[in-house]
Amino acid sequence: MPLARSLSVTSLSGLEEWDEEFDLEDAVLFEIAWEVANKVGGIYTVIQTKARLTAEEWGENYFLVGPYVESNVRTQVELIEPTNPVLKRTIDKMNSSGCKVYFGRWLIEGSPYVVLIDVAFTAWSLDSWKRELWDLCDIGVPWFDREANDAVLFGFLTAWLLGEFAAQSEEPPHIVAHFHEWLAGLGLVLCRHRKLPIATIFTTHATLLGRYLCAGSVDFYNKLADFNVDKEAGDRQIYHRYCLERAAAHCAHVFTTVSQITAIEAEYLLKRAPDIVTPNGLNVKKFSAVHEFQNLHAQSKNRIQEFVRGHFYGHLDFNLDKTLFLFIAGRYEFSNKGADIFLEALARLNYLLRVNHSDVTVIAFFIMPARTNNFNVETLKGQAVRKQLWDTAQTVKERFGKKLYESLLVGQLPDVSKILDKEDFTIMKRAIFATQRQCQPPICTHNMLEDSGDPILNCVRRIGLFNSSADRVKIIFHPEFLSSTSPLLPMDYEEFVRGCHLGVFPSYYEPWGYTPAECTVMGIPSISTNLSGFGCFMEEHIADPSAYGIYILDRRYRGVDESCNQLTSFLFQFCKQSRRQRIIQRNRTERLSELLDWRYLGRYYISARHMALAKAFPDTYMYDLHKPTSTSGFRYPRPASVPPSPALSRHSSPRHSEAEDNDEDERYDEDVEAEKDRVNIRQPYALPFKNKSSA
Ligand code: G6P
Ligand code: 1S3
Repeated sequence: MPLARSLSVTSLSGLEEWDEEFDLEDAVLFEIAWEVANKVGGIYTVIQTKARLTAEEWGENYFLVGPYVESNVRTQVELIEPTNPVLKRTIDKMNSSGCKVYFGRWLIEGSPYVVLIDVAFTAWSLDSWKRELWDLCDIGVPWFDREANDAVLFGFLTAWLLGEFAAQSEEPPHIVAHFHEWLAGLGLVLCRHRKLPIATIFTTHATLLGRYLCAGSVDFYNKLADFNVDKEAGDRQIYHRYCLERAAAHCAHVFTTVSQITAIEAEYLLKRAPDIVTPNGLNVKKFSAVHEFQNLHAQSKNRIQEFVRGHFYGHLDFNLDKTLFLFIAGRYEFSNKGADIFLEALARLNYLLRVNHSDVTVIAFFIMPARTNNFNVETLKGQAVRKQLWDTAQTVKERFGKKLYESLLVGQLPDVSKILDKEDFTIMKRAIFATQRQCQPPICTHNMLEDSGDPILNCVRRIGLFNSSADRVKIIFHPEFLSSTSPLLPMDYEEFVRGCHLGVFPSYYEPWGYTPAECTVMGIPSISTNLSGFGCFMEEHIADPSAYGIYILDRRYRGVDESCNQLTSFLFQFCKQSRRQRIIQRNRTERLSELLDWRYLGRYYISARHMALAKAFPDTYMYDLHKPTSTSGFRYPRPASVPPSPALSRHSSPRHSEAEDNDEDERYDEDVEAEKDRVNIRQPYALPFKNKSSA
């Protein structure tokens, strides 16, 4: 068995070094999730971004296990022969017993090994495995629940794989198996029931019941302690799924969730408090030039402005240079994701900007996929008209340039009054005529299949924000994820985020929330809430979050109307910032990215694995359970420099005058002050783990 390498998490600027050498000789890590090489939602991002760090740590002894989906494998995986002889024997044995198990390298950073199981190929076992499940723990899975059927097949197959792997080894290694989410949880339950020599971890990224309850009209967080969980799950016809999830949480040696808020939820709904919180990280890209991300913002913003020129053709009566781009993006869960209060706050912001005679215009993008039958004609026409105007300008420019050139050739300055002739004017008038428009610029870019029942459109109808000239707040609903090949807005999500000014994610139910985290690492300020894992994490670790462009909305202790007023105030204050203040704020936001880097946050996963090893193999491993294991322990100080955001930053006020607000391209270099900001950051904690043999 090759040796796993030990990990040394090197210093991140500002955050102290965490250099825990430990010995993972003879240990193997399997990480099991339905979203391995299979994008469904946020768990894919967790696994995919974390892979590089985990592969660095475990080397040849790290295997991700997921479902075989042919279309994904074709584009994301290179199938190869298993490199590990024990795993090769395991896979061969399973394949000769009627399974289809593949091995390969996932073509992402870190190129981790993947074991992909074709669950459909063993569908013939479904009934007998369901019966076994019933005999074992009285969980009956109904035939019509396809996802749960897949969970049963995947669970039995992963338990088979792990059991076979342990059996095939002459001297079984210390195996850690980390299962993510209920869809993979049954494998864990079976491993424990079969008493396999495996240290198990279960991570829940959201509880099933929590998601269902929040989507209804329930005062979820105030009633957490009162729910009759069995009844609630039964009423929603998810009792079998709920049982699978709860069983996995209880059987695991170590149970983890992605945030403190979900930890509380799990304690009440799954009846087990997590042993450790494992927050989600990202792979942070650092540019060699410090201000590169600011340049990228300017480039991407230009591209969004081009789209806006087309979308609002005939109604471009606002100054694009004073237009701010806000956006919300994610799964289309209208109230869970806070699209409801965002729209309401936009209506209030519109009123405030109008009565204050503000020259700022706000365009709010809603990027949430819904059922459509393609782009609508009016939206496509807008881009066509824009393109035509551009072509006209180029034609006239060429004709003009030719006349100018000819005049210069004969040594004369051109007669400016004659340089545009009749034909030029005709071409231009024709083009301007095409920009006449009888209707308002559309709210929605696509033809919606359920237009009359759509919650965003209905809310827009109610609040009356129809992109009229008088409105300072305009709305664009793009009910499809972004793509660089779109004929309308040809940008991928990352480019789009970089070009916006503020991400708005006022979620009610959000165990973690990658969207604001992605904004942060790109240096784009965001609004999240104290009901989202990300918001709570930032609140806990930053002394003055809003000074860093991290606005955290209180949705926990305030009523909806009050939260909406707070959101309006955040938005209004943001609109009052000068360009220079926005640039300073982006610099600060970007500085926080190291906090969200897996190089830093990966330590909690490491800690969970140590804990599990020590619980499963107490003769070999030790873990001091009295050491703190939550994400508490350090706090990012408030910036020593001036906060850009006057009213929201809790401690100080700006020192820039209004005159400076007009500075065009000024980049306020905070590097010296940034150094001051990096002091006084305490080390979170040193992991108390030791391998007994090396202790
Ligand atoms: C970046 C660019 C500047 C540009 C600014 C616009 O900082 O480097 O050249 O002026 O963005 O900022 P704004 O917030 O107005 O989009
Ligand atoms: C879940 O995905 P979601 O968007 O359904 O898991 C994500 C990864 O842990 C998390 O960021 C998100 O909040 C959860 O809701």
